[in-house]
Amino acid sequence: MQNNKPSKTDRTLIIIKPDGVQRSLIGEITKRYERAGLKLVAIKMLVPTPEMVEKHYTLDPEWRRITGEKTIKGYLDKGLIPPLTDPFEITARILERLKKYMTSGPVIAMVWQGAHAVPIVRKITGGTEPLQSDVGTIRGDFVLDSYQLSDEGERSVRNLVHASGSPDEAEKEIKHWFSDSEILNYRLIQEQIIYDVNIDGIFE
Ligand code: IDP
Ligand code: MG
Repeated sequence: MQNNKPSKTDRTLIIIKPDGVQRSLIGEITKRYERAGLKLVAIKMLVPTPEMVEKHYTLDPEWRRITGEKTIKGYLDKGLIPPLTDPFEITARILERLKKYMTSGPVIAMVWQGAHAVPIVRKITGGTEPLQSDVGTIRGDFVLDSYQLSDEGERSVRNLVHASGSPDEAEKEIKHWFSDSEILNYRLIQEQIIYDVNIDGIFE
């Protein structure tokens, strides 16, 4: 388990979902994490299996409850009636649709490393429902989907990216998608400017 102290070795998992690849946004999405100062330490392209997707979303035993409750709240906050009232029933349906969505084409899986990697990446990525995601975030800038629209189409919300929700989730997800040997240990020159106490040595 990662401890609570921020460290430049904090890590998070990003998956550019099939819609992100199909919309030619790989570069745009990657750029946003890269320019924040995070370091890319693993990357690969693959077509996930339904089993990999189900395992990924159920690594956190609380995910079913939290996601169901979040979806219900999303409807209620807009004065709409949720399609189901039981969070677990909602999530069972979401999971079936997610398996279809996430296996529909190639995805890019990446591990990004740096201080506060998990919350920084969530901030850059934006909230789950694009209709509500802040402007300036990936989900806020490049998609116009909503829970209502996706429910009508009996599909998942298309929001371009997966980003780990907590350091614990990140640790489990990284293990699920990458072997230790696929994650690289190296130094970026810019880390000196980002992390060192003194930034001397700039002038010759
Ligand atoms: P997150 O991706 O922002 O962490 P989660 O609640 O973990 O959001 O949900 C995982 C994914 O499931 C979302 O990114 C989205 O694609 C899909 N999803 C979540 N809630 C709904 C819903 O109510 N309807 C359709 N799809 C949903
Ligand atoms: Mg999540």
